[in-house]
Amino acid sequence: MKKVITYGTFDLLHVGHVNILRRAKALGDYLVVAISSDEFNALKGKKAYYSYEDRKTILEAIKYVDEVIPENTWEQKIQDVKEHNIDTFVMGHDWEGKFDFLKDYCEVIYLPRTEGISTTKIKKDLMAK
Ligand code: C2G
Repeated sequence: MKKVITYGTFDLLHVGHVNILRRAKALGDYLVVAISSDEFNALKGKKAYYSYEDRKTILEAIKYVDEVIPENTWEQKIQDVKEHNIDTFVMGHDWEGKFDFLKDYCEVIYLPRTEGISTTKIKKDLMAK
């Protein structure tokens, strides 16, 4: 069984998130999604609209997602790859190169982002209404 992992906040779930989840799942048989805890988001300088629990519940309802785990630190990725026997790590190409250290442990793939959509854009557009 080929296992894939990806990481993110996945707040205000939108088609850009669904596109990368579908494409990540297509690279294997089982997709693990590590979603940023509220505390880790603070480290990333992000404040999610939905709590970790709600973002987890929403992701678990996505048919491409097989398992959701918490992302609490930048440093947990190697351990995650080992513990979950991950074959492939996937991220949007806005992270191109940032996780190449994982190449010693698994395949690293950066996929093109979906243009024209982001959680930040949604919030901005709604504010302008
Ligand atoms: N994404 C995308 N297209 C968009 C928006 C997001 O492909 N229009 C992808 C991002 O590239 C990322 C994933 O969707 O791979 C999740 O995006 P975010 O929730 O914004 O996650 P991010 O803040 O990039 O956190 O340790 C890694 C971090 O947790 C990644």
